[in-house]
Amino acid sequence: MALTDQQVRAFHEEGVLVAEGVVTDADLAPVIVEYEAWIDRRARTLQAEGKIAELCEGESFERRFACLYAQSPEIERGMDIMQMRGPATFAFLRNERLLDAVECLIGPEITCNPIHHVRAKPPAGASGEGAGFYNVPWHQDAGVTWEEADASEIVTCWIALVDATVENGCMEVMPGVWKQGYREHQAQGGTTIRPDLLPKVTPRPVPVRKGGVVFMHRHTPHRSVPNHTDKVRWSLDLRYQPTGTPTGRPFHPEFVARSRRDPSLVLTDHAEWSRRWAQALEASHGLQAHRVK
Ligand SMILES: O=C(O)CCC(=O)C(=O)O
Ligand SMILES: [Fe+2]
Repeated sequence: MALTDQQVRAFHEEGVLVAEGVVTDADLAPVIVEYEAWIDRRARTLQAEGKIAELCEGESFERRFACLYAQSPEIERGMDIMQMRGPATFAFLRNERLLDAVECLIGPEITCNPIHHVRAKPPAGASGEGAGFYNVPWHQDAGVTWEEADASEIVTCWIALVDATVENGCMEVMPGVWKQGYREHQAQGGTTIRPDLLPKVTPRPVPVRKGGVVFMHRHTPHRSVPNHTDKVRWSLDLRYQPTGTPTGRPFHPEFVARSRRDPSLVLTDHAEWSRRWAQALEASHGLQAHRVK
């Protein structure tokens, strides 16, 4: 979905843009089916190991992971894009509607940055209110790359797989602050902006419906709040940048997702993408991915 001029201006002014209806339910359906199938297999493994009693088979996409997580947090082990490497997710990384919007922000030569995650935020009753992968503390995404990417125009695309609300733990952002650039981060309590450097700006919650996207500048401070519902807040966070600029994760595989100049550069081979990830994860084991300042 192409963004309007007004949306593009808002993004460049505020460093954040909430755009509803960027991708369709049909675009997301194969991705959701992929996660459902993975969770089903994982649940059966845990059941065979005696770690869970109930498979929660009749539950919806929004409920099943919560039902399983309450029995064993091990349900989530291995559930991320680079570990699962599913074909539907790989295809979604080149989703035309999403890339049409991204193109409006960074131009038509688009590389998929290797920092991308699926997040299934369980109810806080089971996963806690503390900072971590689910309740991410205040940070800029530039804080989770190496310095080599400081000048790269990396745009974060936070995609709601279910409606994200204040109640179920959507994100909060600080609009306009990106203009002041990078702030030092610290590693204590999860990678987070040094408390003495945290801007004194009233945070804006950014709820967004399924299929909507929160676009963020790499210097926009954001965090995510605990999930106070009994359902799961599912989302994808993907990042794109102009081809040829450093990704900040040189040890993980980037790929060309769109090129108007030379479409043959686009990686469409799922097996190749998966192979590159498998090799990179093996070779980069134990490496410090976030900068420590
Ligand atoms: O999904 C979340 O809760 C936090 C995501 C985040 O920090 C990001 O997408 O960069
Ligand atoms: Fe982030």
